Amino acid sequence: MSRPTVLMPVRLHDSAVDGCEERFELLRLWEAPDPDALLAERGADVRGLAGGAHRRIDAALFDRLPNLEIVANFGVGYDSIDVDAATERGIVVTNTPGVLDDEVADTALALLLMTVRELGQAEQYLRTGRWASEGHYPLTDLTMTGLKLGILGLGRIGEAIARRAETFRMTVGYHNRTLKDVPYRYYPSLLEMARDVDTLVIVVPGNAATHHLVDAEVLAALGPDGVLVNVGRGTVVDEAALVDALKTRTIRAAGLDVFEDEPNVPRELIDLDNAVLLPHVGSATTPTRRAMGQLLVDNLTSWFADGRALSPVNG
Ligand code: NAP
Ligand code: 8YV
Repeated sequence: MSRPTVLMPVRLHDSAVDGCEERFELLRLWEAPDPDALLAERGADVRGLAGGAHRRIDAALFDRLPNLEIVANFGVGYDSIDVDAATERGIVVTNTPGVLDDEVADTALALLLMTVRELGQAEQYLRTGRWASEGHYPLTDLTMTGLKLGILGLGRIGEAIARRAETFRMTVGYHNRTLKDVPYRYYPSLLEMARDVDTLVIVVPGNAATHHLVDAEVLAALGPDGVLVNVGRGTVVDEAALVDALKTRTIRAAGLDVFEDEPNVPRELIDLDNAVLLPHVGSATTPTRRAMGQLLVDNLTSWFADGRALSPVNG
């Protein structure tokens, strides 16, 4: 029996590439001298698509793949995929939930430590010789222990962040659209939570409903001692309003792993000394990326074996 044909538009982690090579006929679109010609010639053979790395997958691509059955995304966030267009065509979309929770939660806590304790600035102080010439780095006003933490998006990763926060003896609250059976305070209103907490950690998905959920009003509510951490999606924050809030010290600091227009980070943000900026490395370790690649391949394998996706997002 011939192996199912799977298209990979951009090169993903080796675990995804090698796993697909082993089990399927893999069309490596990123290596094709003429990707357009490859799609025209082989598009009708493609039954699976291995997507990710935030490359847009939409109706225009689906139109070129008339026999596509499944899109397996390398990542838990699937905002780069037009899921409605896929559903209309009966295409299953899968993601990689669960296997990256601890890694991303660690990144969120690291951003919190770096902002609250000014660790990046302190390191620069040493590296630029100021410790020797000027004496000790100034004390920070804030301390991690006992902070009041508000989590916007208490899902799989949000809960892993909450568990870590408990070990810092933080008080945890959250805002979701729905109340959960957890021992943390639920805020039906994001604004009310922002007013009440010291730090706001964002870990909601990026979509139309969450676009600019954190705006100038929420930032003002967080207040002059407030710290914002974003490991969800850049689109959740009004980035222009955030730059303004950091400049005017409407909030104290921000730690960001995600941005509105990646990989482009506004110069204004880069120039600010009260922003810690990471290049979307939340899940970026070899073991975690391997686990993500494995789940992507397992989704495709299971689908082609018995028509059952392991982690579908659209039914
Ligand atoms: P999840 O388990 O689905 O959790 C998402 C949470 O957000 C849910 O609790 C959900 O609760 C809440 N939520 C969704 N829409 C909302 C809205 N409009 N208003 C308020 N709350 C809302 O997802 P996860 O696995 O934790 O992943 C979360 C996101 O993290 C991903 O979608 C991705 O964007 C991001 N992420 C980033 C990295 C990174 O490298 N920085 C890595 C992995 C994931 P309700 O449904 O009750 O509202
Ligand atoms: C990765 C992520 O950056 O899973 C997600 O939603 O944002 C990260 O794990 C990405 O998916 C890998 O390209």
